[in-house]
Amino acid sequence: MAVNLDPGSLILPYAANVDVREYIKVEEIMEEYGLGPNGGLMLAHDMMAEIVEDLSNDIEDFTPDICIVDTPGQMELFAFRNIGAQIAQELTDAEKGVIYIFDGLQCKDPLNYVMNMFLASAINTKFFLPQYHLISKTDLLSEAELEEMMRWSEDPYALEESIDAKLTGMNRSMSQEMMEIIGRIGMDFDPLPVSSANNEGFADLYSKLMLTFTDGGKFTP
Ligand SMILES: Nc1nc2c(ncn2[C@@H]2O[C@H](COP(=O)(O)OP(=O)(O)OP(=O)(O)O)[C@@H](O)[C@H]2O)c(=O)[nH]1
Ligand SMILES: [Mg+2]
Repeated sequence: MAVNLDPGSLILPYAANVDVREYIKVEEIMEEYGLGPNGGLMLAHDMMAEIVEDLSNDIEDFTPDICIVDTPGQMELFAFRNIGAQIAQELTDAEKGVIYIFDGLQCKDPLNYVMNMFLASAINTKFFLPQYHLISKTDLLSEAELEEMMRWSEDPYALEESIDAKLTGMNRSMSQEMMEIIGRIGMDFDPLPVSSANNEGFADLYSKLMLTFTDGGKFTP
């Protein structure tokens, strides 16, 4: 089942079984409290703490094998404030994991790739849950671009080479220093390429999640 946890989303490209916007709508908050879009979004995120139990009950009604929760894209409002980890903790007692998406188009650039590795490590520290990594929008990438990104995730030296070849000045030294820290944290990214346009990778993701979260018992290949 799918849950939308982004109170600011205007259009959802999927059918959410449970939707936070049934409880909290950013447009209404902006109007009621006389706030701009940023203030409205921030208050909407704070207000989510009050309705976690309602959402949790709504989810339980579905008795799902697996529940995918689409969290707000603005990580500074959700993931890096206490509300994110609090919701993750209170939404269910069942086994949980984090799916971190490397935006395929953004991460073609080695600087953005390294920044995403850095952010993913930060999320891992904040949520402290098993973490899975995806590279999205692969239908918009050439084979060579995707291959290069996959090499970056397997081999830090390949990433270092691309940084040296493609970046200069401040961006190059910043990437190198971030890579050093990421190396020290020692996180294994092992990203799975996916595309919602042609469904590439979703069968692999599904089996990975089923094997982890249902002991493989309900998984039929
Ligand atoms: N071609 C293609 N477009 C995609 C894919 N995934 C998402 N999009 C499109 O990319 C745009 C942005 O979507 P996302 O990257 O999912 O971001 P978002 O959910 O809108 O934003 P945040 O949750 O705030 O980060 C939308 O127009 C999507 O339809 C994909 O795999 N392939
Ligand atoms: Mg989104």
